[in-house]
Amino acid sequence: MRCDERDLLLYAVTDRTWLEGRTLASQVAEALEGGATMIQLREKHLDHDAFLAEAREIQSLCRRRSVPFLINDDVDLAVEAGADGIHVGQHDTEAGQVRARIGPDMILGVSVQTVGQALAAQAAGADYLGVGAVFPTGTKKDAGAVSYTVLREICRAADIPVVAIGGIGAHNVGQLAGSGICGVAVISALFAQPDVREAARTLYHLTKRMVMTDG
Ligand code: TZP
Ligand code: MG
Repeated sequence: MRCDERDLLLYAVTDRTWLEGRTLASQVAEALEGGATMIQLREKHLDHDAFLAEAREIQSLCRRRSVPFLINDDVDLAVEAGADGIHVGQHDTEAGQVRARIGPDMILGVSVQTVGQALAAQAAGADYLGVGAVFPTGTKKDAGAVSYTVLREICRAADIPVVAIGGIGAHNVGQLAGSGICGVAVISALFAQPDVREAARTLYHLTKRMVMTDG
């Protein structure tokens, strides 16, 4: 197993929408201080060199805390940066091709919305699944909805760990109890907050309580 399910408890996915004078690296540092257990660098518009430089900076923050560092979508950049892993969606490079490209050691995460997609991703070599959007979110405009029932079915069908994503925050994370997820992946609940460290700390504890509750 390339990633431990405990790494998935509070999975922080970056977004530079709310920097407001802060740097992304400083926001990630705060998320790590608050207890983020895994980091995904999600950049949609940076050119290659800026993306690589940022990846290296954030990766070194993660290394210092032994927190896995993943890159969203860009398989070549993840390999070039020496990231711990890569996360792809259903519209990105197909999971089996990604596994072939990255080899056996890097972490592969795949976004899925159905049991069929989950089993296909698992068979293709995924280490974990991201499932969502489990709540309405303004962060990803084209995110489809996944019900609690389907989330639970995916967790039961898959042998690899599952994280929920989409609209999750301190106010609703408890509603995911009993679904079988190992943790939550969040963007705005951390990076849109004025105090990222405190937001991470609160969500870490609430998520821990949620995964330990049968529902
Ligand atoms: N995939 C499904 S929903 C989503 C992604 C990337 C956005 C999650 O962002 P937030 O702010 O945690 O709702
Ligand atoms: Mg993608």
